[in-house]
Amino acid sequence: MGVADLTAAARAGDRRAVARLLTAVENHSDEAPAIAAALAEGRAPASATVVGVTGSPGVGKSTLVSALIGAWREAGLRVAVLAVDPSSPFSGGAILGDRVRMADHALDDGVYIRSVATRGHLGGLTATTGAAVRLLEGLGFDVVLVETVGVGQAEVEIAGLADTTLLLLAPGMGDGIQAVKAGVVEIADVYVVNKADRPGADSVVRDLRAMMSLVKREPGEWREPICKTVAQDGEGVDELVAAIAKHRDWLSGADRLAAKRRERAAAEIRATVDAELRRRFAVSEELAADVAEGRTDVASAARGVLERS
Ligand SMILES: Nc1nc2c(ncn2[C@@H]2O[C@H](COP(=O)(O)OP(=O)(O)OP(=O)(O)O)[C@@H](O)[C@H]2O)c(=O)[nH]1
Ligand SMILES: [Mg+2]
Repeated sequence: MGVADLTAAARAGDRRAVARLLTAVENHSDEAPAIAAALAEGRAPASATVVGVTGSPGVGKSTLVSALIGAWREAGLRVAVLAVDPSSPFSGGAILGDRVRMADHALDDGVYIRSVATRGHLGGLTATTGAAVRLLEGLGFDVVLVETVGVGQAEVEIAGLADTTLLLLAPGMGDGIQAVKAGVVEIADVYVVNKADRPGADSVVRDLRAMMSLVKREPGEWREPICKTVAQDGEGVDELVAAIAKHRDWLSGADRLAAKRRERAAAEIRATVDAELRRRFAVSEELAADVAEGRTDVASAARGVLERS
């Protein structure tokens, strides 16, 4: 199947076609430019809502993602999920182990779920996932969810890829304080206190409020709402969907969304350029030894690398 046929099939809901296109894009295959050109036809840019879902292991990200899928499917939207370096294995859109709830959607044409390994890809997480998000958007998915686990650099990078980032916390995990320490709170557009059925949820909400009250804001700036959810039984999910829509509306004003998308594209290009440069201008072990052992200085060594290539 050629690129045009593949994109047509993928837009019509053929998940194998979606998978083939994603693989081509992730691997920066020779077909990637033709795919981008095919996608550019027939769909407005930034037509999907890209939602990042992040938080510590076990806070309920996958369970919540599944509940969100359900809500958006009810509204007739097509939803794609990218699970970045998932801690539990996903395969072929069917989820193993305890991810039974996401498997509820495994037979639904309007849902596409895929795990993404970012290691070993040219340009790493930013370039690979960014390209995948744009592809899914171009294929007509109305919502693209990106789930990432852990607290740290990966999360910050993912927030750069999403229009709206949800930071999940749960009672009993010391999460609020940890999040503040790690600086992760800066990436959140919407806070979600999940497992609200457990004791301590209100105190997590209070901690967040107290923390937010310390942040100075300009008029018109976004104020992150705090949503309480019980992901397992869908409690609070409608309110969360509304909060995401509200953030999307806010972004759509004053060129914010377009600016965000441009920043994202620039970051992807930079990541890819970096990777390519590292590949082309490799540093030999000999040269490293020369610097380490004082036979030459770093600036001369660097100049040598650039000139030799
Ligand atoms: N009590 C309660 N348990 C929940 C809730 N949401 C999720 N869980 C449970 O928490 C556990 C972890 O949920 P997951 O959705 O796998 O969490 P996750 O954040 O995706 O985990 P990783 O992908 O491994 O980081 C599961 O046993 C869920 O059933 C909730 O709202 N209340
Ligand atoms: Mg998960």
